[in-house]
Amino acid sequence: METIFTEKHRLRDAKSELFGGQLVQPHERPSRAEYVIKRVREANLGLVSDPDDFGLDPILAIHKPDFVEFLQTAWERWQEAGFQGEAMPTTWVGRRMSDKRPSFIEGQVGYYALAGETSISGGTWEAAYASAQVALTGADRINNGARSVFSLCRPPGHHATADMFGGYCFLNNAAISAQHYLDTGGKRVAILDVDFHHGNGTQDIFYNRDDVLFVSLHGDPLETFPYHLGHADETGGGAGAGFNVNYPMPPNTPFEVWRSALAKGLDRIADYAPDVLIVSLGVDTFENDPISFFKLKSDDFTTMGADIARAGLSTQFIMEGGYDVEEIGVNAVNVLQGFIA
Ligand code: SP5
Ligand code: ZN
Repeated sequence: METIFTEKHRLRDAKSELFGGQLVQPHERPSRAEYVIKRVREANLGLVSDPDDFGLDPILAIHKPDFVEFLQTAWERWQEAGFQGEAMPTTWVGRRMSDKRPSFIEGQVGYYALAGETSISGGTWEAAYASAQVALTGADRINNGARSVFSLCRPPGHHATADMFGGYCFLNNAAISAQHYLDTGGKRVAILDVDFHHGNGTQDIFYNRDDVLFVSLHGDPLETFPYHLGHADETGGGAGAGFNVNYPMPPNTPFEVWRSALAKGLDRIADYAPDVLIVSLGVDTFENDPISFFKLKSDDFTTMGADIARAGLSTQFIMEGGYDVEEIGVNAVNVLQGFIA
């Protein structure tokens, strides 16, 4: 399997994450991608290629222009305002408040944030743009006949909505890729999100549409991030009714339970008969992940990959979460090796 990767991910190297009331080194840090690419090479998974540049248009096919312009200029404007730290939200559009967009950067950061832990630092836009190109290049490989491809995206994307950032995400790489398939002749795309956290951004982007089926397995949002979306009764709206499927699971869920939810999700995907399957591949379901509560072991990730392969679909893996430990490389590559075995 070919891997698409760029060193430009290093441009996202924030100093601060708001965690338990303290500013700590972000869990979403450059070493994550380094662990994964190191393991890709060690395991001889296949070619590692740089992304091509598809420009801004496929990003603007998902994200609102004012949001994209905000991401492009936020860091510069934050510094011009004289702030000393990284750009972080301090206000939100709380219930019954106005949706009018503030003009001052401080208010705009709150307006465009869906979570408070994620800062905007110098280089964030450049890295997020490059990450989206890694996703688009993977889609292009599938369009050119590859059975599978690994887009080693960083920063991740599945929490980002059309006009909000947060959860370590800025541009929704999986959504941008899905839309690219549809804009290049695809009729139906399925997205299987196996990251520990609910893919609230991806769900929100496609919620009212029937040309993208979204299936997510995740920690129950009553118990964990992103807290405010991802319940089982969110099944899609309008034309999209029935095309959003959530499997929230409780703390300490072991692989056997997780795997039976995967089997149900894969059945739903088989019924949908998509042209292509995108896997939002987070490995924060690992038992030792520092911010998560599932109990998957390294070998389970190999089984996961084999289960996904049995769907028989052209499959693009897009990297999402997975934190702190060197095993994120082993676990991510185990999924890919299980898939091709
Ligand atoms: C892409 C992705 O995986 N984003 C996850 C963002 C989660 N950010 C909030 C983390 C809050 C963690 N609280 C942990 C409690 C541990 N007991
Ligand atoms: Zn996650």
